[in-house]
Amino acid sequence: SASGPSSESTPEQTRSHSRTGMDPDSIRRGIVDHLRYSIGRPAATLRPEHYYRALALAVRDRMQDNRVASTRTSLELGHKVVCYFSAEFLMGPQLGVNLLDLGIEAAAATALAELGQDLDEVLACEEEPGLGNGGLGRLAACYLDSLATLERPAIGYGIRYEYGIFDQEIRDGWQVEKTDNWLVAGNPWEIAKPDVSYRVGWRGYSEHYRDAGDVDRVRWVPGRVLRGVAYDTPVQGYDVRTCNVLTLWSAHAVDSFALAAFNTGDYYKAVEDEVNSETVTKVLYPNDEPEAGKRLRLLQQYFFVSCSLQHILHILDDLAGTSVRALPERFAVQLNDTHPSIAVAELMRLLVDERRLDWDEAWAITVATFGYTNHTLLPEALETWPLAMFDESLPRHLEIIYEINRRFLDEVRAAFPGDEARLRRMSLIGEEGGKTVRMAHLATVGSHAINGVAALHTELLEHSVLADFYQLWPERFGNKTNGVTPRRFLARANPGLRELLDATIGPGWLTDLDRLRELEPFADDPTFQRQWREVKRGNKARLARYVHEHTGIELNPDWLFDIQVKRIHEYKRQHLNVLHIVTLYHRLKQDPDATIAPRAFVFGGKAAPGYFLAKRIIKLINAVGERVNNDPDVNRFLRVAFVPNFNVQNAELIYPAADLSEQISTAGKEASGTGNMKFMMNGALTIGTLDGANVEIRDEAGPENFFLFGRTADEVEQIKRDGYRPADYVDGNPELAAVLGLIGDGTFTHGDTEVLRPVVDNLYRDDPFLVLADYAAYLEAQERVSAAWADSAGWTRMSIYNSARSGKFSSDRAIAEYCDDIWDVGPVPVPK
Ligand code: TH1
Repeated sequence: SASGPSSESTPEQTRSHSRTGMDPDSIRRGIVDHLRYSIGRPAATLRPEHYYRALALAVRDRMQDNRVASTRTSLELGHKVVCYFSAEFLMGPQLGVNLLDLGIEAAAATALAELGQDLDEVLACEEEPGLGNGGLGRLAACYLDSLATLERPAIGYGIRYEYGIFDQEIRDGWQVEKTDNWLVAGNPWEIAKPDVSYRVGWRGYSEHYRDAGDVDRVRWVPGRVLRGVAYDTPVQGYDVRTCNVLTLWSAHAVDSFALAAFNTGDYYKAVEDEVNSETVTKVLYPNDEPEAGKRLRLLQQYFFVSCSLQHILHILDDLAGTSVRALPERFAVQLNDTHPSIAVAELMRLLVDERRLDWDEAWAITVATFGYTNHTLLPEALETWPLAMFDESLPRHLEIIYEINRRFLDEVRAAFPGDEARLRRMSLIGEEGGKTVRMAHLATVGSHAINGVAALHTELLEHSVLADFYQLWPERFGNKTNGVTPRRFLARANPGLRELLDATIGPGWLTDLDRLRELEPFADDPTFQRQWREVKRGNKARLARYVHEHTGIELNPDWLFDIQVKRIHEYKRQHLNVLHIVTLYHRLKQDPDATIAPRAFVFGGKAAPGYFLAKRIIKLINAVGERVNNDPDVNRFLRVAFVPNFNVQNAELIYPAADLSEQISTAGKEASGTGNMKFMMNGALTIGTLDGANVEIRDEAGPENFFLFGRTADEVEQIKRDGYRPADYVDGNPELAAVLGLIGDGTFTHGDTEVLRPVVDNLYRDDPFLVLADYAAYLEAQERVSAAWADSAGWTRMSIYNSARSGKFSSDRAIAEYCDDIWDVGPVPVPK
C-alpha cells in the first residue's frame, strides 16, 4: 500500500527524477525525445503538426503517471467507481485542456518557444474527435471532466467510431457532408489495449439444458461473434492528481485460431460472415434526435454495452475476494439516455446464464447498479425496436426482456388492480402499429434512479412520458439539471475573461464557480465595466476574423453579436430567428430613413443528412444572408453569417463573442440545452422561451437580466388541443404576411420561388412547433433587446450579472449531485 515500506520511490521523487517533470526543461526534453523516438523524422522536415504530436505524447506521459496512481488508489482502497455508459462522447480538442489541467500551459509554451515553435500554432494542428452529435455527447465529455476534477474514480465507456460526426461544408448555401476521417493522422491521446478484448455474440438461438446440479439453465448460442478491443484515453482532473479514463471499444473480426477453441459449429459461420465485423464501429449515426431503427445501430449499442459489462465483471473478478454480488457496492453504471439500455438485459444474461445466479438476486443487483438519464420527450426520439428484428438479432435478450416484463407487470397489477390500460401503457413491449421493444421502459424498470436533465424537463417527464412509472415508484425519480465545464468553456475559451476574473476576485473560482458572485459588487463600477467590455470586444474581433477567413463575410465587433449555434432542428426554431431578420430587412427597405441598432446575426449547426426541412433552413439562412450582406440599403445595419462546421473547436471562439444568446425552442421541447449555459458564463444575455434550463437560467440571472418571450409549455399543449391554425396568425399580421411573402417570392433566391417554398408551406399549413404563434412575442422581445443595447452601461451590468450568477451551471455542481444522490461515490484524493 501507499504508506507501507516499499522499494518504489515516492510520487515526488518519481516526478522530479523521471522524464515526466512539469518544468519547461523536462517538457522540452519530452518533446525532443518523442520527435526522435515516436515520430522519427529528420529535424529539417519537422512541421508544427509534428510538434503537436510530440507535445501531445509528452503530455499523455504525464497524465499516464497520474492514471497509474489513480487506479492504484481506487482499487487498493476499495472505492466505488462510476461507469458512464454513452454511445457518444464529444470530447473536442484535448491538448489545450490537458495543459490547463496539469498546470503546464506556460511551461509548454516556453518549451516550444525554445524549439522555435508557437503554442497556438501547435494547438491548431489538433483534429478534434467528433464522436457525438451535439448536447448529449458533449454533456458526457463535460461530466468526465468534472468527475476527474472532483476526484471521483470513473470510467467512461463508449464506441470508438472510425468516422465521427460528418464535416459540414456550405456550397451555394446548402449543407454538404464530408466524412470525418479523424484517425488518419493518428490519435496521440489513446492507448490501444489489444489484451483488453471481449467477444460479443449476435443472432443464433438459446438452448435449454440441465447443469451438473440438475438445475434448468439457458445458454445463448450466438450465430455470429465479433471482438471488441479497448482504446483508453486518459481524462485528467484540473489541479488534482486524479486521472480517469475513457474506454472506447473498437470492433474486430474474431481470429480463427481462438475460434477453434469453441466446439459449436455455429461459431465458424462468424468467420465466413460476409459482413465485415469492423463495420460495427465504422461510423456515428448523425441523427441528433429522431431514431433510425437500423439494425446496425442496435448492434453498435449492444456491442459497446456487452464489452463494457464484461470488462466491469472482469475487474471485479480480479479484485481478490470480491464476488459478483458486490457489483453495486463497487460500481455505479449510468445509462446516458436509452442508447445503452440493452445493458439491463445483458447484465441479467451475464448474471443468470453465465454466473448462474438466481433471477431474483440477479435482478436486485441489476436495479441497484443502474441509473437512467432521460434526455428527451420528443416521441420520435424515444427508442423502440421492431420486435422481429430484435428477436433475430438478440434472441436470448428478448426472452430475458419478456421475463422482466412478466414479473414487472405482476407488480403493476398488484399496485393497480384491474387497470388493463395502465398495463398496456407500461409494458416493455409496445403493441401499437407492430410490436416493439420499448427501450425507455426497459431502462426505467432496470434502474433504481431515473432523472431528467432540467427542472421543467423532469417535471414533464414525471407527468407525461414516464407518468405511470412515476406513480408506481415516485422515490426513484429526481432532477439533475445539466452543467458544463468551466475549464473548457470559460478558462480555455475566454482567456481574457479568465485573466480579468483572476485579477478581480482572485484564484479558486474555476473549481468553485459560485464564487463568480463576488463580481456583483463590480457590476456598476465604470473601470470594471470598461475592462469587461474590452474583453468582450476582443472576443468579438477574434470571432470576426474567423468568420471572415471561413466565409468572406465581414462583421464589425462594435455591433451587437446575436448568436444561435446548435443542431438545426424545427423545434429549435432557427427559422423564427430568420423571420426576425427578414422583418428588419423589410422595415429598412420600406422606409429609407429607418435606422436600427446594428446587429450581426451568427448561426452555426449541422442538420441530420436525411432531415429535409432542416437542410432547407440552412439554405434559408444563407440565402437571406447573401441578400442582406450585399444590399447597401441594409448592410449598414444587418449582417448574417453562417459559420460552417460548428464543432467544439470553433464553439470555443463563438460562445465568448456573443452579446445575445438565442434559446428560442418551442416550450416543452428542449429537454435542457447546454449551449445556453456556455453563453451565460461568458456574459451573453439570453433571449429565450420558458423551456429546458432556460427557466433556471432566468431564475439565477434574475428576470430583469433575461429577455423572456413566448408561450409556456402548458399553453403550447392547450393551443394544440384546441386545434392550432397557423394561417390565422398570418391573416392577422400584415407584417408577418409580407415577411413570408418575401421568403416565398424569390427575393432571397435570385427569383427562384421553389427552393424555400417547403419552409413557407410548412409554417403556413402545419407549423408543428408554433413558430408563427410566437412570432409577435419574439419581435417584441427583440425590441426590448435593442432598447437595452442602446444603454451600454446597463447592458454591461446585465452581462456581468449573467456571468456572476452562472455558478449553478457548472458541471461540477451537476456531478456532485449525481455522486451524492444516485451513485454514492465520494472524493478519493490521489496523493500528489
Ligand atoms: C439532448 C437534448 O436535446 C438537449 O436538450 C440536452 O441539453 C442534451 O441532450 C443533454 O442533456 C439530446 N441529444 C440527443 C441525441 C440523441 C437522442 C436523444 C437526444 S436528447 C441521439
